Amino acid sequence: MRPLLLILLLFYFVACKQEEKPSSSIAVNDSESIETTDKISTPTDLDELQLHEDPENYNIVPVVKNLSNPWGMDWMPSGDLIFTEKEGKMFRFDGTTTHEIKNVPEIYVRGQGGLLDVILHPDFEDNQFIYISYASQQGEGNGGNTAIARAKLINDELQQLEVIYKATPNTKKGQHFGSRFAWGNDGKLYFSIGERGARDVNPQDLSRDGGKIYRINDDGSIPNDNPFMEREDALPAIFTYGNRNPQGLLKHPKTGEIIAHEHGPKGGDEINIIKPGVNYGWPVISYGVNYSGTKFTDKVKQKGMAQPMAYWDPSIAPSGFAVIDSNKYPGWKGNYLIGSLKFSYVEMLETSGDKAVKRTKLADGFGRMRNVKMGPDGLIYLGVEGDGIYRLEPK
Ligand SMILES: [Ca+2]
Repeated sequence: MRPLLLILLLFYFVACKQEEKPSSSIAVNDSESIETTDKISTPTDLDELQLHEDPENYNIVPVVKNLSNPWGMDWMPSGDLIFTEKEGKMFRFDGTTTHEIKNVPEIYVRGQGGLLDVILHPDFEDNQFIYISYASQQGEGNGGNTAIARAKLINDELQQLEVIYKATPNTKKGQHFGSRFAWGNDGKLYFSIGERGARDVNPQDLSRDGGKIYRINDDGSIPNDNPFMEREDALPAIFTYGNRNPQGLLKHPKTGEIIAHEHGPKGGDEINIIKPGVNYGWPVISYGVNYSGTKFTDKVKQKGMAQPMAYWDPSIAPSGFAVIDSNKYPGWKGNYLIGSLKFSYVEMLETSGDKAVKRTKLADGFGRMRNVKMGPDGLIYLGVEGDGIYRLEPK
């Protein structure tokens, strides 16, 4: 009797495991299927991994001090650092002196909105193109929404600025502008726009902006292989949807994958590997609850919605995202870095395949981490709110 029960139980578990495997195609609003290669069925609950103490095997060295909120950073081919201040200013730091960049467009500074990310064109040396994301009042209606603009950066001045994407509608809500940039190996510009505080309206509706990751050509035109190009009811720049508020976006230096992290509500911050046409589930599925503690969904999984690679519960409030791609820090190459606004540290995440295997605190207690990037010198740079830009120099 007992061996039979054991066999039955084993059979049951094997069957369940097989059921958990994601289907190879993901339904999009029930009318179309998009092939994906998403193999992640069970995300890593990061709370189950020990958070290792800060090894403090580096010095935190100031680069630019006395800043209010250094949101975006990128580097010129000369090595000069370009950075934004959320309040609406932009600078070039040449290693000694900070130069203000002129002709920054009018910025809608409200709540989480302001002048946000900045990225140079991969061929900046030849074309001088630079891209900024910011909250803008352009267009109809009160309030603002996320805008993406391209300009030429010449003599510390933005020239020939053109808005190449502007999310609608404008709203006075102050949250979830998203706004991180990454260039794909395909030469396309990826960017995020958060759901603008319209949780039940924007993220699952392909005809509306917000709660999405987008993909455009470098001139703002739409790539003709975008996943919703053929859909008349969809905004063609959309690459993925069901994203809440991604403030971390990168191209993995080794695999070339586009990877995002996003803020959850109370619990449920996520890391997602970004694949065309995929629905990441917000707010239908989530590992979080409302800030008040009440639940808005009982579901953490649903067919047709991708699971994250990993999630944080409790939330760390992630902003800024990088992969260590240098040999400057022994044993750290390939690790992810994620800024934590809430707990004032940088989380270093070691992965094995698609699994997170080790968490370590860096710069523990140093301040609200708004941005984390790798510099061209192979060093880790931090943008710290109410403070400045720092780098980690190995001891
Ligand atoms: Ca999700």
